Amino acid sequence: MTDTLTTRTAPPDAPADALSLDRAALERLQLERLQWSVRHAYENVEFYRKKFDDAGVSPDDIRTLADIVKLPFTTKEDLRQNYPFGMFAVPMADVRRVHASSGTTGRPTVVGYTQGDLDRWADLIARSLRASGVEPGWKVHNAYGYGLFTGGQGAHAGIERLGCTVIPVSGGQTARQVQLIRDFEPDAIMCTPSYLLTIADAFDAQGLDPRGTTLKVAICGAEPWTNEMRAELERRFDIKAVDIYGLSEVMGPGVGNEFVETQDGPHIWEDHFLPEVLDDDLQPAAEGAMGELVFTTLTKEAFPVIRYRTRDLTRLLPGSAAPAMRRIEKITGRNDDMIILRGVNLFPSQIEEIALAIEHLTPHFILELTRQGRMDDLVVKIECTPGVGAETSQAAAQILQLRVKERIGTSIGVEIVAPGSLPRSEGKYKRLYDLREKTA
Ligand code: DLL
Repeated sequence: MTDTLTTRTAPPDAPADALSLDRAALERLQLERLQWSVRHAYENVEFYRKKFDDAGVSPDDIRTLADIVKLPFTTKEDLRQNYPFGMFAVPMADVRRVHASSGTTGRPTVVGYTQGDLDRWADLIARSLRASGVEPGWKVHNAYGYGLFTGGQGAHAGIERLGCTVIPVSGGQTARQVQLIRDFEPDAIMCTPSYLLTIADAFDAQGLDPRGTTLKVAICGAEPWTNEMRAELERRFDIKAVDIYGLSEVMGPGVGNEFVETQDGPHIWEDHFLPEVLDDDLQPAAEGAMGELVFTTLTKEAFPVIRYRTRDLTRLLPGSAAPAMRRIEKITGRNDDMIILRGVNLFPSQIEEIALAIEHLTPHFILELTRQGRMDDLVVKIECTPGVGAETSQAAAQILQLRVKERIGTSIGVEIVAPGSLPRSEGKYKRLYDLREKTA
């Protein structure tokens, strides 16, 4: 369904049910599409043409999937340099929609979609929802933010595509979310894991039991979350919580999704995206080893990306529920939210994992990084469950401190704060506050 688009730009077709392909057939499709995508980027985006020419590589050099390593990388900085539309590969008249990242630092990055891209995106969200156990005819409460962020509208189109009823709530106004969940009786909810926690608390605050809702499954993503957080959300709502992965530069939500039967990390929809995991030297990591996730799009028309460095850290694993497609381990960190504390690497998710295993501590915490002289200090400000006495909460704080020292190998401070005193998530939750400039 490509409306005004010239056939020149359309990617090679695939069978309707790509999930049933065996690995060899999938790889043949990937190679055909990779060759198309690389040529499409080279011929239509000045940035890629120049970059390939400088590296002495041409689309003709891609004869096997392994040849991808010959191609140069693309970074977020490259996207910023070409702000706003410099990396679009089709005429603007063929772009049906744009989205943009929030761009907390510097310019936002802008991405675009043709009608064909929007169709494939809706199909992949529908596939992701099926993997999550959502069935046609269900009502889906969509609390991902609508607007320039890809979460809201991306999920919206896929919910409709699957044949579900979409309840387009967007993020925020938490009391209203509670009301709508009670009144409209949705079967599934889509939002960030931290926001689902905020909603659970809002139920509690109104004296309502979140286990009493009609919700059966939550499709959570857009930020790192641990299996401990998953267990907490599943317990609070009596639901299954499934991981949806994606990023705007590569498409948006639905680059990969977990299967509810296995809950063992998102399968990457490899008929549309070619994943690589690279080591510190940007060489292919050993099989199953941890590294940076890099993607090449295989079917994107308006905004193809070649070897885009995501900064997300994970491993590539064999497929399980969809055997031909590879999986990634649940992403619990990005290399830009890694804290180096007195020479020791630490991720906010490690604190989440440790804290949630300690009685009386809640997932409501923030991290403050300060500097005294030349020393960096990290303080975890964390809420205890309501009604816990000072002595018990101090004991819990000490356990947290001790376990962080034992498992991560560095000393941190822990400060117990009053229940409800920390900011609540309405989307992607900001955990780390770097106050070093202010305190040095
Ligand atoms: O967050 C797209 C999305 C929307 C995914 C809704 C899932 C659900 P960006 O705003 O470009 O796009 O942020 C992308 O968020 O590189 C990861 O660091 C992080 N991220 C996304 N999904 C997950 C996940 C959307 N399931 C960045 N687990 C990515 C961990 C995730 N991190």
